[in-house]
Amino acid sequence: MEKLKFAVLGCGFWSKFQIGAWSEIDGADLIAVYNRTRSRAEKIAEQFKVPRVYDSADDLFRNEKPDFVDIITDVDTHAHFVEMAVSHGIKNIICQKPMAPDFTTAKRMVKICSDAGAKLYIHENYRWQAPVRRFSQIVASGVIGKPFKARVSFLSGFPVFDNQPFLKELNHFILTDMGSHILDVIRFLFGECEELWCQTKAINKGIKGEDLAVVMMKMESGMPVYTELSYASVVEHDSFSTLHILVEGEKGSVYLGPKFEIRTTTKEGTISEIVKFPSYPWADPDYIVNHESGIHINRNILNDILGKGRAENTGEDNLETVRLIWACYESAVSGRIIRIEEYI
Ligand code: 89Y
Repeated sequence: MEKLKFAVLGCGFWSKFQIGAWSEIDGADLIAVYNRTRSRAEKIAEQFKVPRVYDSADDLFRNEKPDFVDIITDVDTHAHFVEMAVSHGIKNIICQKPMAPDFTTAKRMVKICSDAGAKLYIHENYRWQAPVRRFSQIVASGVIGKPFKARVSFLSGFPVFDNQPFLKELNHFILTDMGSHILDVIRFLFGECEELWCQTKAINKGIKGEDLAVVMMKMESGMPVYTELSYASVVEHDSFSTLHILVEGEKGSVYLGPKFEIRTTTKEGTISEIVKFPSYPWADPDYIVNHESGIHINRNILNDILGKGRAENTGEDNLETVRLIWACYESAVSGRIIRIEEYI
């Protein structure tokens, strides 16, 4: 089978995990990596045996003509590199979450790609985590009947700034960094949101943005969903780097809790299952559930590029998650309930 050629832009903290995930998939060959600081690109190239290294993305596009590009740079530069890829005629562009530093830029990125006939995909992986996938199967099986309420929690004290110090510098932190995952999982499980109310706070000292957000949503189905996100929590069961989710339905409830255990309760009693998934040498054990999910999202995107399937995480789809993030900030600042159809 002929493999597609791809390039990676950005060789920071996340690149080794995303490239690691690509290395588990047949059908795509990483031919070149770019990083502004060349030595970082060289390090990644050595680890993953990538033949060519660049410190100019323009040169990479000109020389390599990849079938697709995976952009894993800082969020502030996503739009710049997406535009650059489009200008070099690249027709398949993958961009790391969060798509952009603001909603207006995200809308522009989607439009630029669509006007150029290029496909934009967003690497938004939490909905691909094995426990989240299994949880969604159980809910869809009908065992708990029609869901009428949900609570989604990410409560953590993980020293996230040690690995990703730039997160401290973001004026908008937890809703862009983790909210993009959690709001996307909520859309995946429960559909679109009709209105929301949000409160934010900064608890950790020395950070620019918020590290706590509480969001109340009314979904289009009428279902209430409560979600809480925190990097200031000292709790018995730290959620890092997955989620805890409770859904109640007319016939029972399902809870995704600590250690990837899913407990399904009906009038007959409670059934427990531990979701299992493989480990990989390139993955960080603290993030394993997160890193493993990269394989599934990459495969889903590759199948779309090859015309063998449909990608879930298109730019257009992800724009709806980005809309929710910024509607949350608007609500937090104004104290108002935001109707999503009016937040354009
Ligand atoms: O950047 C974030 C992500 O995407 O997953 C966890 C993380 O590394 C820190 O919040």
